[in-house]
Amino acid sequence: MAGKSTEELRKIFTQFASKEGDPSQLSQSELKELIQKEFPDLPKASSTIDVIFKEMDKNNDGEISFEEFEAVIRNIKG
Ligand SMILES: [Ca+2]
Ligand SMILES: [Ca+2]
Repeated sequence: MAGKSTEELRKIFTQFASKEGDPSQLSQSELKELIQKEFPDLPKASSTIDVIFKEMDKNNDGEISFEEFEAVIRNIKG
């Protein structure tokens, strides 16, 4: 994910978030697909995806907004 701008992150987010349900929110399966395709250097085990999902979902509504997504991705990137 190194070097990805906010604009690039938003493009990736929108591409995966629009696959099912709310097009402005990532479901857990959308997040999983996004990480597997765009951030393959992150751990891929589904248990880890669960942990990342819970970490991202700050308002606990069961979906990930772009703001929630970006905050964690930036954090992982360091
Ligand atoms: Ca969605
Ligand atoms: Ca949320």
